[in-house]
Amino acid sequence: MLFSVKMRAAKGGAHENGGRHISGAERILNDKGLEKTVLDMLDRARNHQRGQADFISIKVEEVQKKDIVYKPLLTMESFEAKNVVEGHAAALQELENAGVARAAAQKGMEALLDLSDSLRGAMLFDAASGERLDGLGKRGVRVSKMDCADSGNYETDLCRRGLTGEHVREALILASKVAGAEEIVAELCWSDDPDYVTGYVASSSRGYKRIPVMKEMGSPVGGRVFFVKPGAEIDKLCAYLQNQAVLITLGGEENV
Ligand code: PML
Repeated sequence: MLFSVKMRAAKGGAHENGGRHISGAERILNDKGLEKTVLDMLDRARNHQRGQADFISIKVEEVQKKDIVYKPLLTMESFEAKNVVEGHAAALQELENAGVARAAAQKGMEALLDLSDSLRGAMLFDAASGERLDGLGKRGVRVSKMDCADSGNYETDLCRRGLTGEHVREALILASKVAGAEEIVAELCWSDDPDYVTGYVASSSRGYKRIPVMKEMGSPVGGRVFFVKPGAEIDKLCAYLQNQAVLITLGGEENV
């Protein structure tokens, strides 16, 4: 049996009552690892760099194998950037290479830079015009119900590349689900954890490009912008991002 486990944590009450977003996490796993995963998520929500949560929601739901869609893991490459200016320049260039209009890429980046605090979800922007499309204000669209189809080999492979820790593990899976939507052109992201300055641009056409410096150390503001094909059906895209269970495959395998 498989389960989706979702955690979201906030300070000052629940997100829907105005609480400040602290942390979120998503896994899909079989019942063997369930208890440990729930306890790890609780621990993470209670001991987070962004502050101590006073609202923590952990939801466990069965996922039927027949309802799962499989998508491939994006290839990964690391760019060089010595500071935020170089990081942002690399990100804008990569967005353009992936098919986002320069002005739209700039608008998406400015929207992230203008945030006074992090959103719980992502902002959707038209990849040609740079118009914001989701209408969800400070909430954004949360990407939910995803994991790697073979977590053991995935983590071993990341370790072999010197990549340990939850940020990259989770971000590459999330980006692979997002890039797997036919409506998406590319994604821009950097973390809202004050001590984590790495970000990325991801697209199905070019893969996941890590950019080592996307914000100043100590900043608690980060987030995600998804650039969407002009004319795409936004309701269909949101249903996929929020509700479709997706397992990311490393090369065709389907073992959880
Ligand atoms: C987040 O914290 O949600 C974003 C993490 C970005 C990770 C980038 C990377 O290390 O590859």
